Amino acid sequence: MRRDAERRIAELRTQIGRNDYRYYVLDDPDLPDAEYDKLMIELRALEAQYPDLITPDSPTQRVSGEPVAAFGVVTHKVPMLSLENAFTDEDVLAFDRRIHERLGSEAEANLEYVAEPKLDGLAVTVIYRDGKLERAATRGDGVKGEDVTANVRTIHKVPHRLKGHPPQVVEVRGEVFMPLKGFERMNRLLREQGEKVYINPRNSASGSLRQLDPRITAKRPLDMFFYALGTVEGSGAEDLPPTQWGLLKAFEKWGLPICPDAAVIKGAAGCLDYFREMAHKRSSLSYQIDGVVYKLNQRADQERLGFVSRAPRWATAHKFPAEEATTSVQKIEFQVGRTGALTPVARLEPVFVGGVTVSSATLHNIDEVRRKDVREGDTVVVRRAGDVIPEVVRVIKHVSDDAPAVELPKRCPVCNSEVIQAEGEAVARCTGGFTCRAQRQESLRHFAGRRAMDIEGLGDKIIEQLVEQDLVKSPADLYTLTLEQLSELERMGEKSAAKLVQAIDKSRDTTLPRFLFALGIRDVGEATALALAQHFGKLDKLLAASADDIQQVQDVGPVVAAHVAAFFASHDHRKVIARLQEEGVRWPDVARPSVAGQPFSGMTFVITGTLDSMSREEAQEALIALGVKVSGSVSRKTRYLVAGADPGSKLKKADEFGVEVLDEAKFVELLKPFR
Ligand code: 5U1
Repeated sequence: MRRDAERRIAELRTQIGRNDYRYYVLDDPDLPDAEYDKLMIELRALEAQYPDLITPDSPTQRVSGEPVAAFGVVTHKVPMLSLENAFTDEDVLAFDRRIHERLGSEAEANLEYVAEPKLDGLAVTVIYRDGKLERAATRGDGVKGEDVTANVRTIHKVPHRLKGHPPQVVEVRGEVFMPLKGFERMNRLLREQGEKVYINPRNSASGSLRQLDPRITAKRPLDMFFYALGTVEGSGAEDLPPTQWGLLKAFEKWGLPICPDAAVIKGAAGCLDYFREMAHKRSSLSYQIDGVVYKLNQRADQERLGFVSRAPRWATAHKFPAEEATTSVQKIEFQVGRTGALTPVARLEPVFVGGVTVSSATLHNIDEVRRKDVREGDTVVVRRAGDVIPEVVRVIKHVSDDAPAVELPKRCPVCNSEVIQAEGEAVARCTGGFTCRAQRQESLRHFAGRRAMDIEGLGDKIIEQLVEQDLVKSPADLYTLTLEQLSELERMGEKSAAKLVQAIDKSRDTTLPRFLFALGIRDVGEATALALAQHFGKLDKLLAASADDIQQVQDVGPVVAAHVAAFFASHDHRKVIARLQEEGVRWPDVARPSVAGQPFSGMTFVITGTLDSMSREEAQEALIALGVKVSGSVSRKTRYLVAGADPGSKLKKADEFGVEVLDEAKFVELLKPFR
């Protein structure tokens, strides 16, 4: 009996698996739905009878995972690379030229590349052992990702078992994404259910895959294309094809979906032709893309080229330019920011641009409004690039010639205080300071931010209520909030209130650069906060400094020095700082760069790109403790440039100035004796 069941179960799984592949991957089913359902019912019944015969790769198990409290961490044996970007034709020509230079004279004149659309999703890696799906993980920071095996199992196109003869252990990588139709359908459903909708297909793919409950992921229309190889072990590892294109074809044979728009092309000219073709095709594709990727086809050449930091030299992402769309301006309003700056914002007739529906766009400042002559009712072009705030680019048509021009309000639209525009400045400001609700709200938001005091869970909605109800008038009030007060806020359960109290408490232990940044002094970003902290070492010294003293700080000019001095001269600000300290906010003194006896003291380091083993802030803090000056820009005075992934233009600068570059491994090595 059991033997029969075992045999039948195997048969059913093969039949269902074959049909899933035809249905989901080839889009060409050859079994009527009713027949397919019958097979599933029979398989479920047999598995219910013999539960010990259930295996994770059974088609019944696509949606069987239990919710988890948190994702496990997976360390990628082969790091998941990122890609350098090319924005112009010239960048692509330079990419091709660099490859030619490195490969030398024996390289073909027109190198072969594999070109593919660059999907707007999230990178995921899947390991198959003996042909069975064993583990799936997100890219994370490239070295460590999240274990999303149960969720990836729910994606129909991802086979639980590979076909053909894959290597014994094979890791395949690609992009999980949400096709546009599925995205719209899902958002419609979420809206009907009164749930929050996702802003674009990329966020929804990421949000859907990173659900702790795989049953939710199973309901989301996710899809995946595979495009790269990770680790390969055991038998079959040596039989892999010698080209990228061959790999894609092998993936197909194993039953893995690949992008149907991938192609082999020749030379830089071929790349540029492909780019234009995809740009043309973009709006008719069933999925969202933000550019195309070119990869050298010969894998042996890829290996010879290797990678810089964590991006391969043999591949690049050619990005599409920012997207533009036409819409009309319904209203022009002024928003008040943290420092009182009034930003004109155009409320728009909603329009789909750059993958999201945009209903407002910035007009930057009143001078820009005048220059572009934007008026309510006008037809305008809006632009959105990447994740940046959409902006109004230009007016196409005025609503009418005598529509009134936009005037700068004389009084703050939030607190009614006077608005002033200093001579020569483009920005007009509300003079209400902390009495202005908008400024208070924005200051608190900045204060609690991840790079400032890092108070987890203190989001916009909570801040809004705290300010609205006058529970928090200054950042110092955050530290006296009680569990009861927080529990009474809207959308706040007792558990989250307790968590928030804990997070506020935790933020008491901070660093001087973070604290200075958190204060939200005009023009004091992270780099300046760091420079101030390093120069003065102690807050008291900074409080006692004149504008002239402050101007001695590296990279601080007279305007910033005046803002800093004016900030600390304010009696109100001093009171808030004193209260924050009374409430237990504290930090260690910063070692002055001139401290003797430290091997790096007085040296200037610059950090660029993303580090895997620590955040940029942690790296900075470790260096500061050693008396190192950490600067934001590379100059002749820079001793080392620490370059993580995606290092950007600083690497070039370092090259120009002959500054020594430390990759992450070398940097960690350098710090080792002191950690
Ligand atoms: N289509 C595609 N996207 N993408 C992203 N191919 C591709 N390859 C990548 C990445 C990060 O990396 C490989 C070069 C390994």
